[in-house]
Amino acid sequence: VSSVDVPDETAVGIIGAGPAGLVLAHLLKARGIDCVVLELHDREYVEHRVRAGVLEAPTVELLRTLGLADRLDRESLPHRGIQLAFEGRRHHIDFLDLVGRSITVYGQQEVVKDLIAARVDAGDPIVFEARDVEPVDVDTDKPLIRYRHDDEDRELRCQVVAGCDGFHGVSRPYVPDLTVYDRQYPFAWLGILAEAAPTQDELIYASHERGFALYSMRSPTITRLYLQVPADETLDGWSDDRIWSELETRLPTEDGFVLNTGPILDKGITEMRGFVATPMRHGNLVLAGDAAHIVPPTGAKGMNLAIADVFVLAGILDDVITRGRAERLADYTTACLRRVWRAQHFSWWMTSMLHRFGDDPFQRQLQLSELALVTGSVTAARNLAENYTGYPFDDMFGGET
Ligand code: RFL
Ligand code: PHB
Repeated sequence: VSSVDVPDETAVGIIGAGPAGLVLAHLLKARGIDCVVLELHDREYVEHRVRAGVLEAPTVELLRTLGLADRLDRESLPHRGIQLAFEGRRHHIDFLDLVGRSITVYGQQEVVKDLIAARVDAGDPIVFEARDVEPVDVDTDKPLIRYRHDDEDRELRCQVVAGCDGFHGVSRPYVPDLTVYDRQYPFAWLGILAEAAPTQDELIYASHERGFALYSMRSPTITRLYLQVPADETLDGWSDDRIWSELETRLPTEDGFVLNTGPILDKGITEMRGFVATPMRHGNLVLAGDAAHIVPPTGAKGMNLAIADVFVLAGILDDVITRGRAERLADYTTACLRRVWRAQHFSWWMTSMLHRFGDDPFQRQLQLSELALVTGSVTAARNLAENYTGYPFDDMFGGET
């Protein structure tokens, strides 16, 4: 969109075109509510940022309901379950058998591409390269967003500002008196995307003496792999050869699992951190997704949690904007936090069970006992399956609490 076409007034001003901001825009449109999305980077950049890959069952259902799953239904990879590898053996956790729902592997950037394309095709406003974005007067009933676009200072007046601008975005500091819960883990993940055909159709979470490794994929020709590395690691010491050799050490099991190798297309290091900032709202500013909370990637929850937030938010904004019930914004934080802490706990539990934390042999035996339980007891496996595949967005525990 050129800036002339961008309205200077809308119902909801959305900062950030990641999964949270884009899904929110589509949910609002489905409810007949106008919004404008302001994104710092250009379209090419946001469509090619390699990140998450696992969609929970409720996430896929929501995208289908919104009519945004055509390509996803054609190209995504449905997975029955995952595998846990330790002490040279692999164990299958069959989600479909255990809880009757499963997961879908489809790159976050593919979701983002589909959501942007649908919005652009419908002619709905999305401004890329929106610079110096700043929420203004959010504690009044006339908030606005100031930004620069095409070297021009612009203002977007709105009823509500939605900060969907990720962990390093501008919005969070505009909520005063935040309570922050923060846990930094003493390691990071080195992730690669490789042009190598996956040799099997499930993810492998491997707990190895040398550290954790994860085998994932994006398509029938692309593998996605991760290695636990020290927290302050840089890519400097990691040649392609060293990465493959470490993966070949940590992943293979005695049952003859082989890893295909190939050209590395992308390489990056991700910090491992659990973070929750609350409240998620101040006046007419709300935070959603990574802007409010992040989890370590071991439970594959981050993107799903971002989408669950905006599912709740869209319902509340419908009351606020369509029915004039401004007081409903007060319900937002509480409505999100139960799921946020469930995801935080699950991600911490998976991380603790699978990673190497120093040399403590007692700790290692506890991990192996937990892995034996989860792979040996149906009750324990079901707990993992239920958490991993995701709780329904509208009623987490099915009304049983
Ligand atoms: P995003 O995706 O960071 O989007 C925020 C958007 O806001 C823009 N922005 C701004 N726009 C305007 N003005 C500013 N000042 C702005 N500042 C930032 C950014 O450019 C961006 O476009 O946040 P959102 O939408 O909340 O989505 C969250 C997810 O991206 C994140 O939780 C997941 O990627 C986490 N995650 C995973 N989640 C899963 O559900 N399943 C997984 O398998 C999974 N694996 C992962 C992951 C994250 C990883 N990394 C790289 C952090 C694996 C990795 C390696
Ligand atoms: C991925 O495919 O990128 C992926 C899968 C599972 C995780 C984290 C990342 O837990």
